[in-house]
Amino acid sequence: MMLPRPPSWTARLVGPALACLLLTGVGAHAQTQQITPDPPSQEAASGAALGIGVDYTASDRNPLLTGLGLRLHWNSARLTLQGQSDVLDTAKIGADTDCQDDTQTDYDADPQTDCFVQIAWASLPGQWPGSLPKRLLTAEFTSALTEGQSTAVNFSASATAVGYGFAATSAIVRAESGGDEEWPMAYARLFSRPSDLDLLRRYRDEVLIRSPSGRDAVEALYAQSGDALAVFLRSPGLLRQARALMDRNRSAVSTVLAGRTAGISDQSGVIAFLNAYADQAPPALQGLVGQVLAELDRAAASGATAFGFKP
Ligand SMILES: [Ca+2]
Repeated sequence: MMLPRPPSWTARLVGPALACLLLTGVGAHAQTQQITPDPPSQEAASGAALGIGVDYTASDRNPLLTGLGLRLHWNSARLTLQGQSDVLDTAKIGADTDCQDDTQTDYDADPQTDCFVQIAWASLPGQWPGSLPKRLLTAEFTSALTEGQSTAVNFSASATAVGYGFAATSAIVRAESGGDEEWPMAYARLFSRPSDLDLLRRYRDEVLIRSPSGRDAVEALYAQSGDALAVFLRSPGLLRQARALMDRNRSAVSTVLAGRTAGISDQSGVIAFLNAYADQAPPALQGLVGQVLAELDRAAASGATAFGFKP
């Protein structure tokens, strides 16, 4: 499928210049050139377009370096690169547009990413990028993720400024939640009405992720979706408890969705359920439950709302 490619623009046109300007040094680096994706994680169902902003800074906040040779890696079975927009023009010497084969080179030490594109900036007088932090580009993809799948977009460096190492965090793209294939089985036991699932998804999208604490909780839960499900599947009693609480709070959720405040029905039952769930859960999920209980406590003490509800 992957045809042999001619040398990329870097090798043909600017390889020697890049090598002179940007020497990937040996040994330990005191400083690093750093890449952070924005957003760090996001959901995109199959066919959906998504953009990943690529933000740059240097550990010593020096805005006047000689440049950076950056590779952006992805899994071509799960994402299709549509292109790059808003690529920083300052000292730009080239940008690939097509997948370079990473299956043999594996520059990012992630066998799942079979493609990369290279984008490079080189400033002979050392004036790159001029100010910090700086958005280097936005990578535009289309998702081919099916339910329950996720994938990483990674970064590596083909060249860094002399004396600088490279550090980057990956961007995570998840299929729209729904999670593992086993979740639908749990849903059938969790909800007495099939419409409850849609109601809770609306609550997640329209209320929960609109507040920082709710967003953190959703992210943490999805990061541990498999573990969260395993707790339920091991404990039919927890499923029954959750089902009863959903029945009691269905109208309250609808009220919150309508933009009004609602109290939690059977709050002591909710707290007992959360504690029982935490007892059966691995530490990371216990931490999440602890954060939810603390948020309820804070709201009760201050008279504020927690996750849209008034404790
Ligand atoms: Ca790879």
